Amino acid sequence: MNPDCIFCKIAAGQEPACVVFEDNISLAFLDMRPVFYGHTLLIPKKHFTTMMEFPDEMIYGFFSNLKLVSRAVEDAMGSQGIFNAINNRISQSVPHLHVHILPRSKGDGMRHFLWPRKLYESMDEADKTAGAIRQTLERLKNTPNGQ
Ligand code: DGP
Repeated sequence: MNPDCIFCKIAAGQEPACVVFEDNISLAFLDMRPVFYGHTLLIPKKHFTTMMEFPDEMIYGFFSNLKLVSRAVEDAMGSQGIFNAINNRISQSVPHLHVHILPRSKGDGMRHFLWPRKLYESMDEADKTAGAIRQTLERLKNTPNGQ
């Protein structure tokens, strides 16, 4: 537990939250500043700052819970869909890994995620960008723990 982390305190029961789900590895609770009612955050109870540090062996359980809570939020809120999002460092106001679970419906007015967009200047620019990512992936795949 990180004693300076608000989400660690919520996970430890030291700060209040509207908890909707809990198991041994994760906790889900209402975001206190929801984009829409039902906006929920799923966190690992253990402190990890970003998704990039999250251990592979926890992914299965954590993402199974993400599916379950996302389905529950969609059903309970009567929404047409769900938007899941993770801010890593940039736009991340709480440095404890958290997945946003937002109920979405057509015409709900949400615009600010994944926006603004632009086009690649050319196919060459797109190829160069994809090449850089592929090359880095090869390096990471050959490095223990992908570090
Ligand atoms: P992000 O911008 O991705 O770091 O989102 C963090 C979210 O966490 C933000 O929507 C507000 C929410 N939040 C921050 N502090 C607390 C808190 O103490 N309790 C609850 N329930 N939500 C919080």
